[in-house]
Amino acid sequence: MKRIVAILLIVLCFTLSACSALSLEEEDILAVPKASGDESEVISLIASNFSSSFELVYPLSGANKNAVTICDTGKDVIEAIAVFRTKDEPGTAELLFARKINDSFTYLGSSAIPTNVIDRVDFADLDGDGKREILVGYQGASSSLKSIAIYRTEDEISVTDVTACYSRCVLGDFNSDGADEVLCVTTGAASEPPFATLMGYHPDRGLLPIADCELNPEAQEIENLLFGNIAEDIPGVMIDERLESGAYTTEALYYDKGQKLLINPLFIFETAENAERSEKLLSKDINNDGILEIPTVEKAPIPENAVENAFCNIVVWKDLDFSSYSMQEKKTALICPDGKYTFTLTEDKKDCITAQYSEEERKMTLYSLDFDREDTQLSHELLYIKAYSRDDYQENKVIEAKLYELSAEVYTFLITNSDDEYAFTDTEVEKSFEILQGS
Ligand SMILES: [Ca+2]
Ligand SMILES: [Ca+2]
Ligand SMILES: [Ca+2]
Repeated sequence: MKRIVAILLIVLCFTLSACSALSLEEEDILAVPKASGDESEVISLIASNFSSSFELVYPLSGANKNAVTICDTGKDVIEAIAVFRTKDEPGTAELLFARKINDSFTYLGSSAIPTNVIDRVDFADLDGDGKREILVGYQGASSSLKSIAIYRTEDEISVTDVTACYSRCVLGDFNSDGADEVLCVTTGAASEPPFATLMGYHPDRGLLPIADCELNPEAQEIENLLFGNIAEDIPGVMIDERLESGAYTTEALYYDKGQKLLINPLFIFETAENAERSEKLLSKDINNDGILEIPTVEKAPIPENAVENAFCNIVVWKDLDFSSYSMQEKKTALICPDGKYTFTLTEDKKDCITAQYSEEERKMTLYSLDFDREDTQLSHELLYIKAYSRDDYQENKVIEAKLYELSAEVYTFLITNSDDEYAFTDTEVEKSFEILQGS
């Protein structure tokens, strides 16, 4: 289905009356950041083709958070899309398309979407012809689900619109044919479990479903969707979810070309281990080997008769091994109970160390363990990590070494024993400490 933008604009004119009552949400109109040369050139096209009174609109989800996106489309053509709102049409997101010709950006055309929220803007080759199309995800007025508009920028700008199709979505080449598919996940329908639909793009027919499957019925919210290899040579997606109970878990999905099905391998693994955890940890490629890992959480070793809740948990990052249908450990780390950081434990140390946490002092203390006795006991205190507010750090005579600085706080450490078999060096501490992004 191909429609030229002019026709779309006429259609939108009829729907705008319903949308004009919507109030402008301040949080999705941010201040204009300092623009690069290319960006400011595209922004100046807005002023010359529309109005000088506009505000840029930033996508809320996806990897691209820019109001002006500049992309090499794959065929030696550089194109740009700018998303903005004019004061006259507060319930409308305007899209401006431009192409770089002879080193400067030329206005190609525009489109308008009746929405207050732009969810995502992606350049992706959806039909596999080597040139990237532009996908815009947006919140429609009449559904809790978001809609997708796909723009082709050839001789004329054409658009395919798919209404109310996702809560969260991710793009990726799920069937290794060179074209990106869109995996749409819907959540929140009271009577139905969360649902995943893999959709492929056809230039004349738009987005069409390829395969679908139900997700964990207890999943209430999708925290993150991450496309990548879920095992060696198996492209797929890790879906991190918040459950009704408040805990988090992960599901993995891949497309089986032979069976033409979306498969959830954690359901078929004979030794499917439970990825459920109380900590909000998201799947990622923790060891940079190109394969995504799932975080699982275990209790750190606890001495006999110790108070359990004073000890930290351990996050074990695991990936899916299809040869053994099990999950394999890739990295182990202590996790601070406030969820702010992890501390990696290398293979030689991971089973011989535990950590206590004092919430009052914001202090994690690491101990080696003594296994020689009948009952496991703490052997030596090795080091501690302590968080200070920036004011406290500046006002007090801090004896610890600085480890990491954030705008509001400073992380420090002190090695208290360097003779123990499992003692750490300064360099090891610095390498092991990792702030959890997004927490
Ligand atoms: Ca294409
Ligand atoms: Ca594909
Ligand atoms: Ca990995």
